Amino acid sequence: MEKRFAAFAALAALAAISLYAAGTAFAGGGNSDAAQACQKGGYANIVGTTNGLPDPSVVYGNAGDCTSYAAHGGTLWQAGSTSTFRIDATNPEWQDTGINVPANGAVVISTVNDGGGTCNAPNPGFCLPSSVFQCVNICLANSNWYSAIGRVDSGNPFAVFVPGSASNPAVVAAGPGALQLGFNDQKNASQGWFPPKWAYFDNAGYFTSTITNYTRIN
Ligand SMILES: [Ca+2]
Repeated sequence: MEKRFAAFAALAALAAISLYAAGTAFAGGGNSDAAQACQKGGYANIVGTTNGLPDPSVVYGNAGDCTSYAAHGGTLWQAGSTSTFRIDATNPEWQDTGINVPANGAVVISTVNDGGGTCNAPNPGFCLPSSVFQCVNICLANSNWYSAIGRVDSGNPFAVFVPGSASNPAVVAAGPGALQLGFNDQKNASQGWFPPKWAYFDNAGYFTSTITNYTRIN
């Protein structure tokens, strides 16, 4: 009797483990979700991860490669909507893009100066060599001077377009929070160089950011 009971108990334990495993598989957020998302052409709208954030340069040629990336521990991101936002270089405040980045999401921001955005309309060249400098405490944000910048909620600001830079690659920002963009120039009249020469009054034009939303799959 004792042996039979032990065997029954072992079977029951095995069944419980199987049920638990099945429950985990259906719970979402795992490799099964990743595999499903990669199927039926889905891989074409999915990218991989670099430094914990979506990387549009990590793409897949087929569903198998996409699934394999996740099976080996890679995190996949589903591309969502893409929109554009004009950053007004004459506006001394943060500008609300209307994009709310969720906790499991991120945005990839590519910015160009297609609107003559400048810190100094009479002398645009003035903005170039100085743009590599960080502005401390007298600008819209402690970030690159004379540059288009962004932040998520009140998080750390980051440059999205630096005029003096040789290239301006896309910038990735994680949620959660509201994405704001702006132009970094001196706005505190009581410190630093004497305004208004160095402030927003002589700015002009705009920058255009193309913003793509990504949602984490697994
Ligand atoms: Ca200015």
